[in-house]
Amino acid sequence: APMLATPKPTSRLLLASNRLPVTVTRNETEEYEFAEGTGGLVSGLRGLSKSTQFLWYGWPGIEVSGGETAPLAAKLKERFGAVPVYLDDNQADLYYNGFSNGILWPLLHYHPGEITFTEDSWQAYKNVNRKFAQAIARDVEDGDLVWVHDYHLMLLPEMLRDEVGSDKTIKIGFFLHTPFPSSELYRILPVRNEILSGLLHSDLIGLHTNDYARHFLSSCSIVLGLQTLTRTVTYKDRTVNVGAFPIGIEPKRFIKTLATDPVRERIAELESEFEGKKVMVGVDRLDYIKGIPQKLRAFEIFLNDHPECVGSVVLIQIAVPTRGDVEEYQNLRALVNELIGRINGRFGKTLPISTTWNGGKPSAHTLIISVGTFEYMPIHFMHQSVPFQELLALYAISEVCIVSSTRDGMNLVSFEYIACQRERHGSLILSEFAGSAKSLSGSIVVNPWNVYEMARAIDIAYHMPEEERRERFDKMNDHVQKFTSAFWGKSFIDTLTKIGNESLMEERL
Ligand code: ADQ
Repeated sequence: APMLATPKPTSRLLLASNRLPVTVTRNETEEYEFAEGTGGLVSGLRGLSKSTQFLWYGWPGIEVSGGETAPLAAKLKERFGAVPVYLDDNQADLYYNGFSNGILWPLLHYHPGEITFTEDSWQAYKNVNRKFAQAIARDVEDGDLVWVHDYHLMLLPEMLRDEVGSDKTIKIGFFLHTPFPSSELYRILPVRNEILSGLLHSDLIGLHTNDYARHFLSSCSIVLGLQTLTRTVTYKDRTVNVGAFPIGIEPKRFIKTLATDPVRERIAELESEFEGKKVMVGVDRLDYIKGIPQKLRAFEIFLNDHPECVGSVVLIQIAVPTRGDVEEYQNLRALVNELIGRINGRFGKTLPISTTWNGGKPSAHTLIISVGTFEYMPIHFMHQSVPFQELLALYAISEVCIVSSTRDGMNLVSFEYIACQRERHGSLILSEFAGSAKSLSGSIVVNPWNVYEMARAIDIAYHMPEEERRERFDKMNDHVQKFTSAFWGKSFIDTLTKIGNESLMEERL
Protein backbone atom coordinates (compact mmCIF):
# COMPACT_ATOMS: atom_id res chain seq x y z
CA ALA A 1 0.00 0.00 0.00
CA PRO A 2 1.21 3.53 -0.71
CA MET A 3 2.56 5.34 2.28
CA LEU A 4 0.15 7.94 3.50
CA ALA A 5 1.68 11.11 4.83
CA THR A 6 0.40 11.53 8.35
CA PRO A 7 -0.66 15.09 8.94
CA LYS A 8 1.59 16.76 11.49
CA PRO A 9 -0.50 17.33 14.59
CA THR A 10 -0.61 21.01 15.46
CA SER A 11 1.23 21.78 18.65
CA ARG A 12 -0.70 22.43 21.79
CA LEU A 13 -0.35 25.81 23.44
CA LEU A 14 0.15 26.18 27.19
CA LEU A 15 0.08 29.66 28.58
CA ALA A 16 1.31 30.95 31.95
CA SER A 17 0.64 34.22 33.71
CA ASN A 18 0.59 35.32 37.33
CA ARG A 19 -3.20 35.52 37.53
CA LEU A 20 -5.77 33.37 35.84
CA PRO A 21 -8.35 35.22 33.73
CA VAL A 22 -10.83 34.49 36.52
CA THR A 23 -10.49 35.50 40.14
CA VAL A 24 -11.82 32.98 42.63
CA THR A 25 -13.43 34.11 45.87
CA ARG A 26 -15.42 32.35 48.63
CA ASN A 27 -18.83 33.73 49.50
CA GLU A 28 -20.45 33.67 52.96
CA THR A 29 -21.71 30.15 52.46
CA GLU A 30 -18.18 28.99 51.61
CA GLU A 31 -18.98 28.44 47.96
CA TYR A 32 -16.59 29.47 45.24
CA GLU A 33 -17.44 32.38 42.99
CA PHE A 34 -15.71 33.36 39.79
CA ALA A 35 -15.21 36.89 38.49
CA GLU A 36 -13.57 37.99 35.25
CA GLY A 37 -10.23 39.60 35.83
CA THR A 38 -9.40 43.15 34.69
CA GLY A 39 -6.15 44.69 33.56
CA GLY A 40 -4.26 44.85 30.33
CA LEU A 41 -2.90 41.31 30.16
CA VAL A 42 -6.26 39.65 30.65
CA SER A 43 -7.90 42.02 28.13
CA GLY A 44 -5.25 41.22 25.54
CA LEU A 45 -5.39 37.45 25.96
CA ARG A 46 -9.17 37.29 26.15
CA GLY A 47 -9.13 38.51 22.56
CA LEU A 48 -6.66 35.83 21.56
CA SER A 49 -8.67 33.06 23.25
CA LYS A 50 -11.43 33.48 20.67
CA SER A 51 -9.14 32.48 17.81
CA THR A 52 -6.69 30.11 19.50
CA GLN A 53 -7.24 27.36 22.04
CA PHE A 54 -4.94 27.08 25.00
CA LEU A 55 -4.62 25.85 28.56
CA TRP A 56 -4.02 28.73 30.95
CA TYR A 57 -1.84 28.27 34.09
CA GLY A 58 -1.99 30.85 36.86
CA TRP A 59 -2.61 31.74 40.46
CA PRO A 60 -6.35 31.75 41.30
CA GLY A 61 -5.87 34.59 43.82
CA ILE A 62 -7.05 32.60 46.84
CA GLU A 63 -5.50 30.13 49.27
CA VAL A 64 -7.00 26.68 48.87
CA SER A 65 -5.87 23.62 50.75
CA GLY A 66 -6.44 19.94 51.40
CA GLY A 67 -9.36 18.21 49.79
CA GLU A 68 -10.60 21.34 48.06
CA THR A 69 -7.78 21.76 45.60
CA ALA A 70 -8.71 18.98 43.19
CA PRO A 71 -12.47 19.72 42.80
CA LEU A 72 -11.78 23.43 42.29
CA ALA A 73 -9.09 22.62 39.73
CA ALA A 74 -11.51 20.38 37.86
CA LYS A 75 -14.13 23.12 37.78
CA LEU A 76 -11.67 25.76 36.58
CA LYS A 77 -10.40 23.51 33.83
CA GLU A 78 -13.83 22.61 32.59
CA ARG A 79 -15.33 26.08 32.69
CA PHE A 80 -12.38 28.28 31.81
CA GLY A 81 -9.59 26.07 30.43
CA ALA A 82 -7.68 27.26 33.49
CA VAL A 83 -5.17 25.31 35.59
CA PRO A 84 -4.62 26.76 39.07
CA VAL A 85 -1.17 27.03 40.59
CA TYR A 86 -1.96 27.16 44.30
CA LEU A 87 0.11 29.38 46.59
CA ASP A 88 -0.20 29.96 50.30
CA ASP A 89 -1.03 33.53 51.32
CA ASN A 90 2.31 34.33 52.86
CA GLN A 91 4.25 33.09 49.85
CA ALA A 92 1.91 34.88 47.45
CA ASP A 93 2.34 38.12 49.38
CA LEU A 94 6.16 38.01 49.26
CA TYR A 95 6.27 36.99 45.62
CA TYR A 96 3.50 39.29 44.35
CA ASN A 97 3.52 42.38 46.58
CA GLY A 98 7.15 41.96 47.59
CA PHE A 99 9.34 41.04 44.67
CA SER A 100 7.09 41.48 41.62
CA ASN A 101 5.34 44.73 42.52
CA GLY A 102 7.77 46.10 45.09
CA ILE A 103 10.97 45.60 43.08
CA LEU A 104 10.50 44.58 39.46
CA TRP A 105 7.53 46.82 38.63
CA PRO A 106 9.16 50.11 39.80
CA LEU A 107 12.46 49.14 38.19
CA LEU A 108 10.88 48.35 34.81
CA HIS A 109 9.01 51.69 34.93
CA TYR A 110 11.95 53.91 35.89
CA HIS A 111 10.91 54.40 39.52
CA PRO A 112 14.04 53.15 41.30
CA GLY A 113 13.22 55.26 44.37
CA GLU A 114 10.46 52.79 45.25
CA ILE A 115 12.69 49.70 45.39
CA THR A 116 13.45 47.85 48.62
CA PHE A 117 15.18 44.58 47.89
CA THR A 118 14.80 41.81 50.47
CA GLU A 119 16.20 38.31 50.42
CA ASP A 120 12.84 36.90 51.62
CA SER A 121 10.89 38.23 48.68
CA TRP A 122 13.52 36.99 46.23
CA GLN A 123 13.33 33.49 47.75
CA ALA A 124 9.53 33.56 47.43
CA TYR A 125 9.81 34.70 43.80
CA LYS A 126 12.10 31.74 43.06
CA ASN A 127 9.81 29.30 44.88
CA VAL A 128 6.71 30.47 43.04
CA ASN A 129 8.40 30.35 39.64
CA ARG A 130 9.49 26.81 40.52
CA LYS A 131 5.89 25.87 41.39
CA PHE A 132 4.73 27.12 38.01
CA ALA A 133 7.51 25.15 36.32
CA GLN A 134 6.49 21.95 38.13
CA ALA A 135 2.80 22.42 37.34
CA ILE A 136 3.50 22.89 33.63
CA ALA A 137 6.13 20.14 33.49
CA ARG A 138 3.54 17.65 34.80
CA ASP A 139 1.32 18.22 31.75
CA VAL A 140 3.64 19.22 28.95
CA GLU A 141 4.12 16.93 25.95
CA ASP A 142 6.81 16.65 23.34
CA GLY A 143 6.36 19.38 20.71
CA ASP A 144 4.21 21.69 22.87
CA LEU A 145 4.52 25.45 22.82
CA VAL A 146 4.64 27.25 26.16
CA TRP A 147 3.98 30.97 26.25
CA VAL A 148 5.04 32.70 29.49
CA HIS A 149 3.72 36.16 30.35
CA ASP A 150 5.14 39.08 32.21
CA TYR A 151 7.52 40.13 34.91
CA HIS A 152 6.14 37.82 37.61
CA LEU A 153 7.51 34.78 35.81
CA MET A 154 10.92 35.77 34.49
CA LEU A 155 12.66 32.70 35.92
CA LEU A 156 10.09 30.31 34.54
CA PRO A 157 11.72 29.62 31.13
CA GLU A 158 14.92 28.39 32.81
CA MET A 159 13.16 26.44 35.56
CA LEU A 160 10.80 24.86 33.06
CA ARG A 161 13.71 23.59 30.92
CA ASP A 162 15.23 22.24 34.08
CA GLU A 163 12.03 20.44 35.15
CA VAL A 164 11.25 19.05 31.71
CA GLY A 165 14.78 17.76 31.09
CA SER A 166 16.00 16.58 27.72
CA ASP A 167 13.56 13.82 26.78
CA LYS A 168 10.91 16.26 25.57
CA THR A 169 11.46 19.10 23.15
CA ILE A 170 9.35 22.13 23.87
CA LYS A 171 9.45 25.68 22.62
CA ILE A 172 9.20 28.52 25.07
CA GLY A 173 8.10 32.04 24.26
CA PHE A 174 8.16 34.91 26.74
CA PHE A 175 6.27 38.18 26.45
CA LEU A 176 6.91 41.21 28.66
CA HIS A 177 3.87 43.49 29.06
CA THR A 178 5.89 46.30 30.67
CA PRO A 179 8.68 48.44 29.24
CA PHE A 180 12.22 47.11 29.46
CA PRO A 181 14.31 49.97 30.84
CA SER A 182 17.69 51.27 29.75
CA SER A 183 20.55 49.00 30.86
CA GLU A 184 21.80 51.88 33.03
CA LEU A 185 18.72 51.46 35.17
CA TYR A 186 18.32 47.71 34.80
CA ARG A 187 21.78 47.07 36.26
CA ILE A 188 20.60 48.43 39.63
CA LEU A 189 18.76 45.13 40.20
CA PRO A 190 20.68 43.03 42.76
CA VAL A 191 19.68 39.81 40.93
CA ARG A 192 20.15 41.21 37.41
CA ASN A 193 22.13 38.19 36.16
CA GLU A 194 19.67 35.60 37.44
CA ILE A 195 16.69 37.39 35.87
CA LEU A 196 18.35 37.73 32.46
CA SER A 197 19.51 34.15 32.50
CA GLY A 198 15.99 33.02 33.44
CA LEU A 199 14.57 34.78 30.39
CA LEU A 200 17.28 33.66 28.01
CA HIS A 201 16.13 30.05 28.24
CA SER A 202 13.25 31.10 25.97
CA ASP A 203 13.33 30.63 22.20
CA LEU A 204 11.55 33.89 21.56
CA ILE A 205 11.32 37.00 23.74
CA GLY A 206 8.66 39.55 22.77
CA LEU A 207 8.25 43.14 23.87
CA HIS A 208 5.80 45.87 22.85
CA THR A 209 8.21 48.17 21.02
CA ASN A 210 11.57 48.17 19.26
CA ASP A 211 12.97 50.49 21.93
CA TYR A 212 12.24 47.96 24.67
CA ALA A 213 13.80 45.19 22.57
CA ARG A 214 16.91 47.30 22.06
CA HIS A 215 17.19 48.03 25.80
CA PHE A 216 16.82 44.34 26.59
CA LEU A 217 19.56 43.36 24.14
CA SER A 218 21.93 45.99 25.46
CA SER A 219 21.36 44.71 29.00
CA CYS A 220 22.30 41.21 27.80
CA SER A 221 25.47 42.60 26.35
CA ILE A 222 26.42 44.99 29.19
CA VAL A 223 25.34 42.91 32.20
CA LEU A 224 26.15 39.39 30.93
CA GLY A 225 28.73 40.27 28.26
CA LEU A 226 26.78 38.33 25.62
CA GLN A 227 27.06 38.74 21.88
CA THR A 228 24.00 40.41 20.41
CA LEU A 229 22.78 41.30 16.93
CA THR A 230 19.80 43.52 16.07
CA ARG A 231 17.25 40.80 16.79
CA THR A 232 19.10 37.95 18.44
CA VAL A 233 21.35 37.16 21.33
CA THR A 234 23.56 34.12 21.67
CA TYR A 235 23.32 32.40 25.03
CA LYS A 236 25.13 29.15 25.87
CA ASP A 237 25.37 28.22 22.17
CA ARG A 238 21.69 28.84 21.60
CA THR A 239 20.20 31.65 19.56
CA VAL A 240 17.46 33.54 21.35
CA ASN A 241 15.18 35.64 19.16
CA VAL A 242 14.03 39.02 20.41
CA GLY A 243 11.34 41.09 18.74
CA ALA A 244 8.64 43.73 18.98
CA PHE A 245 5.04 42.45 19.04
CA PRO A 246 2.77 45.39 19.86
CA ILE A 247 -0.43 44.23 21.56
CA GLY A 248 -3.90 45.49 20.61
CA ILE A 249 -7.52 45.15 21.71
CA GLU A 250 -10.55 43.34 20.37
CA PRO A 251 -12.36 46.28 18.68
CA LYS A 252 -15.36 44.14 17.62
CA ARG A 253 -16.27 43.49 21.24
CA PHE A 254 -16.46 47.25 21.83
CA ILE A 255 -18.39 48.07 18.69
CA LYS A 256 -20.91 45.29 19.27
CA THR A 257 -21.50 46.17 22.90
CA LEU A 258 -21.83 49.86 22.08
CA ALA A 259 -24.70 49.06 19.74
CA THR A 260 -26.75 47.25 22.40
CA ASP A 261 -29.84 48.89 23.91
CA PRO A 262 -28.67 49.15 27.52
CA VAL A 263 -25.47 50.91 26.44
CA ARG A 264 -27.32 53.24 24.05
CA GLU A 265 -29.73 54.12 26.85
CA ARG A 266 -26.91 54.75 29.26
CA ILE A 267 -25.17 56.98 26.70
CA ALA A 268 -28.35 59.06 26.31
CA GLU A 269 -28.66 59.34 30.09
CA LEU A 270 -25.08 60.50 30.55
CA GLU A 271 -25.39 62.93 27.65
CA SER A 272 -28.32 64.63 29.26
CA GLU A 273 -26.61 64.64 32.65
CA PHE A 274 -23.60 66.45 31.17
CA GLU A 275 -25.51 68.54 28.68
CA GLY A 276 -23.72 71.72 27.69
CA LYS A 277 -20.42 70.48 29.10
CA LYS A 278 -17.36 69.02 27.45
CA VAL A 279 -16.47 65.74 29.08
CA MET A 280 -12.86 64.61 29.32
CA VAL A 281 -12.14 61.11 30.59
CA GLY A 282 -9.28 59.26 32.25
CA VAL A 283 -9.35 55.50 32.93
CA ASP A 284 -6.43 53.98 34.80
CA ARG A 285 -5.50 51.51 37.45
CA LEU A 286 -4.57 53.72 40.42
CA ASP A 287 -0.87 53.17 39.79
CA TYR A 288 1.99 55.67 40.08
CA ILE A 289 3.08 54.88 36.51
CA LYS A 290 -0.17 56.31 35.14
CA GLY A 291 0.76 59.93 35.91
CA ILE A 292 -2.61 60.73 37.51
CA PRO A 293 -1.26 63.57 39.71
CA GLN A 294 0.33 65.16 36.61
CA LYS A 295 -2.98 64.88 34.75
CA LEU A 296 -4.84 66.56 37.62
CA ARG A 297 -2.29 69.37 37.86
CA ALA A 298 -2.49 69.97 34.11
CA PHE A 299 -6.27 70.14 34.36
CA GLU A 300 -5.97 72.62 37.21
CA ILE A 301 -3.62 74.84 35.18
CA PHE A 302 -6.02 74.69 32.25
CA LEU A 303 -8.93 75.84 34.45
CA ASN A 304 -6.80 78.55 35.97
CA ASP A 305 -5.69 79.88 32.57
CA HIS A 306 -9.14 79.61 31.01
CA PRO A 307 -11.72 81.00 33.40
CA GLU A 308 -14.18 81.02 30.52
CA CYS A 309 -14.09 77.19 30.53
CA VAL A 310 -14.78 76.84 34.24
CA GLY A 311 -18.28 75.46 34.41
CA SER A 312 -18.27 74.02 30.92
CA VAL A 313 -15.67 71.25 31.17
CA VAL A 314 -15.50 68.22 33.44
CA LEU A 315 -12.90 65.53 33.92
CA ILE A 316 -14.22 62.08 34.80
CA GLN A 317 -11.37 60.10 36.28
CA ILE A 318 -11.93 56.40 36.85
CA ALA A 319 -9.25 54.76 38.94
CA VAL A 320 -9.38 51.02 39.56
CA PRO A 321 -8.08 50.09 43.00
CA THR A 322 -4.94 48.03 42.59
CA ARG A 323 -2.14 46.62 44.77
CA GLY A 324 -3.49 48.32 47.88
CA ASP A 325 -1.12 46.30 50.09
CA VAL A 326 1.94 48.04 48.66
CA GLU A 327 2.82 51.25 50.52
CA GLU A 328 3.51 53.36 47.43
CA TYR A 329 -0.04 52.80 46.24
CA GLN A 330 -1.47 54.02 49.55
CA ASN A 331 0.62 57.19 49.29
CA LEU A 332 -0.56 57.75 45.73
CA ARG A 333 -4.17 57.40 46.79
CA ALA A 334 -3.72 60.05 49.46
CA LEU A 335 -2.05 62.43 47.00
CA VAL A 336 -4.75 61.98 44.37
CA ASN A 337 -7.51 62.59 46.93
CA GLU A 338 -5.77 65.72 48.12
CA LEU A 339 -5.35 67.13 44.60
CA ILE A 340 -8.95 66.45 43.66
CA GLY A 341 -10.18 68.03 46.87
CA ARG A 342 -8.07 71.10 46.20
CA ILE A 343 -9.16 71.51 42.57
CA ASN A 344 -12.85 70.89 43.22
CA GLY A 345 -12.67 73.22 46.22
CA ARG A 346 -11.09 75.92 44.11
CA PHE A 347 -13.18 75.71 40.93
CA GLY A 348 -16.40 74.01 42.04
CA LYS A 349 -19.53 76.11 42.22
CA THR A 350 -22.42 75.62 44.55
CA LEU A 351 -26.02 76.73 44.28
CA PRO A 352 -27.16 79.03 47.00
CA ILE A 353 -29.83 77.11 48.90
CA SER A 354 -31.13 80.37 50.20
CA THR A 355 -34.86 79.79 49.69
CA THR A 356 -35.10 76.90 52.08
CA TRP A 357 -32.29 78.01 54.29
CA ASN A 358 -32.99 81.50 55.45
CA GLY A 359 -36.27 82.59 54.15
CA GLY A 360 -35.23 83.69 50.70
CA LYS A 361 -32.40 86.06 51.59
CA PRO A 362 -29.24 84.81 49.93
CA SER A 363 -26.10 85.91 51.68
CA ALA A 364 -22.39 85.24 51.48
CA HIS A 365 -22.93 83.03 54.48
CA THR A 366 -25.30 80.66 52.65
CA LEU A 367 -22.84 80.24 49.79
CA ILE A 368 -20.12 78.96 52.04
CA ILE A 369 -22.15 76.48 54.00
CA SER A 370 -24.35 75.15 51.24
CA VAL A 371 -22.17 72.14 50.44
CA GLY A 372 -24.01 69.20 49.00
CA THR A 373 -25.90 71.24 46.41
CA PHE A 374 -23.20 71.25 43.76
CA GLU A 375 -23.97 73.00 40.58
CA TYR A 376 -20.59 72.31 39.11
CA MET A 377 -17.75 70.02 40.08
CA PRO A 378 -14.80 70.03 37.67
CA ILE A 379 -13.52 66.57 38.58
CA HIS A 380 -15.68 63.49 39.03
CA PHE A 381 -13.57 60.83 40.63
CA MET A 382 -14.51 57.16 40.90
CA HIS A 383 -12.13 54.92 42.78
CA GLN A 384 -13.61 51.64 41.64
CA SER A 385 -13.71 49.10 38.89
CA VAL A 386 -16.46 49.97 36.42
CA PRO A 387 -18.54 47.34 34.57
CA PHE A 388 -17.66 46.96 30.90
CA GLN A 389 -20.91 48.50 29.60
CA GLU A 390 -20.61 51.55 31.83
CA LEU A 391 -16.98 51.98 30.78
CA LEU A 392 -17.98 51.97 27.12
CA ALA A 393 -20.72 54.53 27.69
CA LEU A 394 -18.19 56.81 29.40
CA TYR A 395 -15.68 56.42 26.59
CA ALA A 396 -18.41 57.15 24.05
CA ILE A 397 -19.71 60.40 25.58
CA SER A 398 -16.24 61.91 26.12
CA GLU A 399 -14.82 64.51 23.76
CA VAL A 400 -11.29 63.95 25.00
CA CYS A 401 -9.39 61.09 26.65
CA ILE A 402 -6.23 61.85 28.60
CA VAL A 403 -3.54 59.18 29.02
CA SER A 404 -0.67 60.65 31.00
CA SER A 405 1.45 57.61 31.96
CA THR A 406 4.99 58.44 33.01
CA ARG A 407 5.85 54.97 31.64
CA ASP A 408 3.51 52.32 30.24
CA GLY A 409 4.34 49.17 28.29
CA MET A 410 1.59 49.83 25.74
CA ASN A 411 -1.64 51.23 27.29
CA LEU A 412 -4.83 49.64 26.07
CA VAL A 413 -7.09 52.41 27.34
CA SER A 414 -5.88 54.62 24.48
CA PHE A 415 -7.03 51.95 21.96
CA GLU A 416 -10.33 51.33 23.75
CA TYR A 417 -11.21 55.02 23.66
CA ILE A 418 -10.64 55.16 19.90
CA ALA A 419 -12.77 52.03 19.38
CA CYS A 420 -15.67 53.89 21.05
CA GLN A 421 -15.35 57.14 19.10
CA ARG A 422 -16.74 56.27 15.68
CA GLU A 423 -19.50 58.84 16.09
CA ARG A 424 -17.87 61.61 18.07
CA HIS A 425 -14.25 61.51 16.79
CA GLY A 426 -12.89 62.67 20.10
CA SER A 427 -9.28 63.66 20.67
CA LEU A 428 -6.71 61.59 22.46
CA ILE A 429 -4.03 63.27 24.56
CA LEU A 430 -1.33 60.65 24.88
CA SER A 431 1.93 60.48 26.80
CA GLU A 432 5.03 59.92 24.71
CA PHE A 433 6.08 57.43 27.42
CA ALA A 434 3.23 55.02 26.65
CA GLY A 435 4.15 52.33 24.11
CA SER A 436 0.96 53.15 22.19
CA ALA A 437 2.31 56.63 21.32
CA LYS A 438 4.44 54.84 18.71
CA SER A 439 1.29 53.44 17.07
CA LEU A 440 -1.36 56.14 17.48
CA SER A 441 0.09 58.90 15.35
CA GLY A 442 -3.18 60.85 15.28
CA SER A 443 -2.99 61.59 19.01
CA ILE A 444 -1.82 64.82 20.67
CA VAL A 445 1.47 63.55 22.08
CA VAL A 446 2.65 65.13 25.34
CA ASN A 447 5.43 64.84 27.88
CA PRO A 448 3.40 64.28 31.09
CA TRP A 449 6.22 65.67 33.23
CA ASN A 450 5.57 69.02 31.60
CA VAL A 451 2.20 69.87 33.11
CA TYR A 452 2.09 73.21 31.26
CA GLU A 453 2.46 71.43 27.94
CA MET A 454 -0.30 69.05 28.97
CA ALA A 455 -2.53 72.00 29.91
CA ARG A 456 -1.93 73.47 26.43
CA ALA A 457 -2.84 70.10 24.90
CA ILE A 458 -6.13 70.18 26.82
CA ASP A 459 -6.76 73.62 25.35
CA ILE A 460 -5.97 72.38 21.82
CA ALA A 461 -8.23 69.34 22.24
CA TYR A 462 -11.01 71.52 23.67
CA HIS A 463 -11.02 73.73 20.59
CA MET A 464 -10.12 71.24 17.86
CA PRO A 465 -12.36 71.60 14.78
CA GLU A 466 -14.38 68.57 13.66
CA GLU A 467 -12.46 68.19 10.40
CA GLU A 468 -9.13 67.79 12.12
CA ARG A 469 -10.61 65.49 14.74
CA ARG A 470 -12.02 63.27 12.02
CA GLU A 471 -8.70 63.11 10.20
CA ARG A 472 -6.80 62.17 13.34
CA PHE A 473 -9.46 59.67 14.38
CA ASP A 474 -9.32 57.87 11.01
CA LYS A 475 -5.60 57.38 11.33
CA MET A 476 -5.83 55.99 14.84
CA ASN A 477 -8.87 53.88 14.09
CA ASP A 478 -7.09 52.21 11.17
CA HIS A 479 -4.40 51.04 13.55
CA VAL A 480 -6.82 49.85 16.25
CA GLN A 481 -8.90 47.86 13.76
CA LYS A 482 -5.93 46.19 12.14
CA PHE A 483 -3.53 45.45 14.98
CA THR A 484 -5.88 43.59 17.28
CA SER A 485 -5.11 41.32 20.22
CA ALA A 486 -5.81 38.31 18.00
CA PHE A 487 -3.32 39.60 15.44
CA TRP A 488 -0.74 40.12 18.19
CA GLY A 489 -1.20 36.62 19.59
CA LYS A 490 -1.13 35.01 16.19
CA SER A 491 2.03 36.76 15.06
CA PHE A 492 3.82 35.80 18.27
CA ILE A 493 2.74 32.16 18.09
CA ASP A 494 3.47 31.94 14.35
CA THR A 495 6.96 33.27 14.92
CA LEU A 496 7.54 30.89 17.82
CA THR A 497 6.28 27.98 15.71
CA LYS A 498 8.63 28.78 12.84
CA ILE A 499 11.74 29.15 14.91
CA GLY A 500 14.16 26.40 14.04
CA ASN A 501 17.87 26.25 14.32
CA GLU A 502 18.40 29.13 11.95
CA SER A 503 18.05 32.63 13.24
CA LEU A 504 14.63 33.66 12.05
CA MET A 505 14.55 37.22 13.28
CA GLU A 506 17.75 38.25 11.50
CA GLU A 507 16.30 36.76 8.32
CA ARG A 508 13.19 38.86 8.71
CA LEU A 509 15.29 42.03 8.46
P1 ADQ B 1 -2.35 47.88 32.58
O1 ADQ B 1 -1.28 48.60 33.32
O2 ADQ B 1 -3.41 47.27 33.39
O3 ADQ B 1 -1.74 46.76 31.61
P2 ADQ B 1 -3.80 49.01 30.21
O4 ADQ B 1 -3.06 48.47 29.07
O5 ADQ B 1 -4.28 50.42 30.00
O6 ADQ B 1 -2.96 49.02 31.55
O7 ADQ B 1 -5.03 48.08 30.48
C1 ADQ B 1 -5.97 48.35 31.48
C2 ADQ B 1 -7.24 47.50 31.25
O8 ADQ B 1 -8.05 47.53 32.42
C3 ADQ B 1 -8.08 48.03 30.12
O9 ADQ B 1 -8.58 46.97 29.37
C4 ADQ B 1 -9.18 48.81 30.82
O10 ADQ B 1 -10.41 48.84 30.14
C5 ADQ B 1 -9.32 48.05 32.11
N1 ADQ B 1 -9.73 49.01 33.13
C6 ADQ B 1 -9.04 50.08 33.54
N2 ADQ B 1 -9.74 50.76 34.46
C7 ADQ B 1 -10.90 50.10 34.65
C8 ADQ B 1 -12.04 50.29 35.48
N3 ADQ B 1 -12.15 51.30 36.36
N4 ADQ B 1 -13.00 49.40 35.40
C9 ADQ B 1 -12.92 48.36 34.57
N5 ADQ B 1 -11.89 48.14 33.77
C10 ADQ B 1 -10.89 48.98 33.80
C11 ADQ B 1 -0.43 46.19 31.42
C12 ADQ B 1 0.65 47.19 31.03
C13 ADQ B 1 0.20 47.99 29.82
C14 ADQ B 1 -0.09 47.03 28.67
C15 ADQ B 1 -1.02 45.92 29.11
C16 ADQ B 1 -1.14 44.84 28.03
O11 ADQ B 1 0.94 48.07 32.12
O12 ADQ B 1 1.20 48.92 29.44
O13 ADQ B 1 -0.71 47.75 27.63
O14 ADQ B 1 -0.56 45.28 30.30
O15 ADQ B 1 0.09 44.36 27.63
